[in-house]
Order: sequence, then C-alpha cells, then structure tokens
Amino acid sequence: MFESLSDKILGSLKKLKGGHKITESNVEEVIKEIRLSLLDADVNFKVVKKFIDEVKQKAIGEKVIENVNPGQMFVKIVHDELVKTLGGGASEIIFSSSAEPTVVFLVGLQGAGKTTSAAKLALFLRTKKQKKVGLVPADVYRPAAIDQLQTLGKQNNFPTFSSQVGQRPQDILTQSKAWAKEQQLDVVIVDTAGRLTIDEALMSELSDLKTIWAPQEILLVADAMLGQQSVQVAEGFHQRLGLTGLILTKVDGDARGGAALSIREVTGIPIKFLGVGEKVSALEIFHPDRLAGRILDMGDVLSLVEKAQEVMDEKLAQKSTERLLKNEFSLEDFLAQIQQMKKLGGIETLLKFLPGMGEISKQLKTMAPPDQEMKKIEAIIHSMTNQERRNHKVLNGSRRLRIAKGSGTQVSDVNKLIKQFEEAQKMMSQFMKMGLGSGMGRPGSGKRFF
Ligand SMILES: Nc1nc2c(ncn2[C@@H]2O[C@H](COP(=O)(O)OP(=O)(O)O)[C@@H](O)[C@H]2O)c(=O)[nH]1
Ligand SMILES: [Mg+2]
Repeated sequence: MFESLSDKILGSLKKLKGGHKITESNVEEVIKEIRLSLLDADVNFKVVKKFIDEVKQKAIGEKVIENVNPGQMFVKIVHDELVKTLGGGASEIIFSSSAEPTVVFLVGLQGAGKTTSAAKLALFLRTKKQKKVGLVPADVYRPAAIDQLQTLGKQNNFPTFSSQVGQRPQDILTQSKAWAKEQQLDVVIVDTAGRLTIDEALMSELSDLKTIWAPQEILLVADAMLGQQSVQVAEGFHQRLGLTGLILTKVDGDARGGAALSIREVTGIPIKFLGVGEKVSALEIFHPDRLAGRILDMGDVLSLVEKAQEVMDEKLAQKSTERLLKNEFSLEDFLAQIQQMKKLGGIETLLKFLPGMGEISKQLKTMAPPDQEMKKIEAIIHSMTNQERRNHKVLNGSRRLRIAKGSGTQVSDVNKLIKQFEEAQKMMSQFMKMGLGSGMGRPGSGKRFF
C-alpha cells in the first residue's frame, strides 16, 4: 500500500548527503518533497501540516552526531514523527475483566470487510490468544449476509449463532447471550449491518445493540481504498457510538495509505489491525513503528543513529565528570548538562536518581529552566569567548555588558546565569564529596548528574 509514498520519500531523502549540519536551506527542499508525497498519498492536509511543522522544528539546527550524516539524522526524525502520527505503540483487543465473555462489535459501511474481518479476528484470537470465540451474525438486511458468516464459521470451526433472516438484530443479540453462556465462549464477535453511507437508522440500531449487550470493543472496519473518506466515516461512527479501535482492510490493495496515516491523528482512534488479504488468516496487528520502518525502509540507519546518540550522551557525561573531578566544570559543561537534562525529560527524571536528597532536590528544582529561559542561557553562553566559557572568573562588568548585547539579553540575565552556574558548581562538588559522583555520570552507569 505504501510503495509509492515510500519510494518518493526515500528519493527525497537521498538528496540530503554530506554537510555538517542540517540547515534550513538543505532541508527545505526535502521537506517540500515529503509534503507533496504525503498529500499525494491522500493524507489529510491537516495531518500533513502538523507532521511537516514538527519535522521541520526538530530537524533544523539539530546537531550532527559523530558517525552519522545529516541525511541519516533526518531519516530518524521523519521516522519518529511517522510513528507518532500513526499512534505510537500497538494496541490490541481489551478483554472483559469479569467472567462474562468479551463482546466485540464490528461496525462499518457495506463492503468494508466486516464479515470477513469477523472470521479473521476470531481466528486470530483463537490461535494467538487461546480464546474460545463465537460469531453472531446480526446483518439481517443484506441477502446472504447471515449465510456468509455461517459458512465462514463452519469452515473454520467457530460456534456461530443461528440468526434467522427476518429477525430483528436487537432480538438476535438478546438471544445470543444465553447461547454464548451455553457455548462457554470467551469472546463473542458481532457482525453488524452496514449501509452505503452513515444514516440515522443504522446508528440508532447500533446504539440499541450497545444497550442490550455492552461491548468491550466497538471496532470500525474501514476500507483503506476509501482514502480520505474513511476519515469522515470514522468520525461519524465515533461521534455516535464511541469507537474503541479500527480494523483497516484491503491494505494489500493499491490504496495510497493516506487513511492509515490520517485516521489516528484526526480521530484519536487507534488502528488495531490491518486486513491484508481475502483469506481468513490475512490479519495483522498494527505496529506503527514497523509500518514507519517499512515506509522508510531504513532500519539500519535508525539503529545506527540511536546507537550514536547514546555514545554521544555518554561521552558528554564522561567529559563533564572528568572535568568536575578536576574542579574544571565550566559554563560549557553547564550548558551541555542542562540540555541533556531537558532531553532526559527534565528535572523530575533526574530526581529519580537522587532518593532522599531533600534540600538539594529542592534547590535543583528551582534551577530547572523553562524553555524560554533555556534559550536565553544558550544565547548568553554562545556569546562568550572560549576563554570566558572555560573560566567565568574573567567576566568583569564590561565583558558582561558585551555578552548581554551580543545575546540580546540584559546584564541582569548574564549575572543571574553566572550566579546559577556558581551554585551548580558548588552543588556538583558537594555531590562529589558525598561520593555520589561514583554512581552518577560515570560512563556505563547509564546515569547523569543533570
Ligand atoms: N483484498 C482484500 N479483500 C478484502 C479484505 N477484507 C475484505 N475483503 C473483501 O471485500 C469484500 C467485502 O467483504 P465483506 O466482509 O463481505 O464486507 P462487509 O459488507 O463489510 O461485511 C469481500 O469480497 C472480501 O473478500 C482485505 O483485507 N483484503
Ligand atoms: Mg457483511
């Protein structure tokens, strides 16, 4: 489904080679092409905009890591953003926590693949989750719909409720409760009726069914070939019924993938499974990271970048620790450390490493600079000469004034930063004296002191 999107994005990414930094100019063109590729793949324009904005923001000015070129770095950024758009991690069926069977409704438009998916899901839950699964045909309108599910049930040995044409779906569901108990089912999958478009009669019937037997899962079965339209369908069903997830079908066809990339972001409903063929076995758990990996087809690059990032972080921490031990902890280290701290998820993460550090923890908390403050600090330190960064003691009045001007800040900001730095320096040496340094920030310990 994603071949063409994948080809285009990969083609654009190849253009990002060499260079020392991902700059606005070399990345601009590639981003533009990715944007077009996404729109071309029928991804919702709002989703495209958000995606591109995030990638841009992360890419520009990103430091290039040793052994990684800007192109590789950029692939990683695009990949991570794709995973995020697709919903992060995989989410599966939520089972009933009581002795009652888990009830799953499959809803969706006609021809989306509900009946086929009912059998696929039943097979998946039986083989992968060791559940006893039964099927309930509740589409009484389409000729042969009941037969279709009963045949699938028979072929695959699933207990199937003998719904009759002419019965009301509400009555079918009521009667199937006792049947499910008799059959000792763990899971009951209800195949509901569809329409060509969302209409009120269908919605009110489905709402009725919900009150008769409250389902753990209401899964929308949506056809990937519908593209953008499937986003609207999902929104419509979700508003009325409260969907818990989605099965995206016909992913094996030549759909352009826009639906998969849009639905989660627009509706917030997780895609749980992909239908990848007509056979009963053609169902896959949806893994956002694997799909993103498939689209970008660059698994090696991703692990390389991750590895390099780890090494860089370690090296940085190690250098700072060494200097600290020699009492040489400088403003440069200070900047590196607060940047590191931000990356690690802020001061809270750090505090987890410091059990019982009451007073110092409190002090540290007040030192955690918010983003805006962080930018100021960076600007100020960048406006210093190397000598000044290494030895802040040389910072007299006229130097401070020059730095304030150069960084677009006030002398009071510079003074404040230096005071904070001196406090940090003091605290650092306290840590070291208390022996805490041995467990923190040392290479291999996996911990850092900021
Ligand atoms: N290629 C392919 N065909 C599918 C998939 N899911 C369903 N179909 C086909 O789509 C058609 C409609 O499916 P059906 O389950 O009857 O849809 P329903 O009306 O929603 O119950 C059938 O011909 C199925 O074989 C899929 O994942 N891939
Ligand atoms: Mg059907």
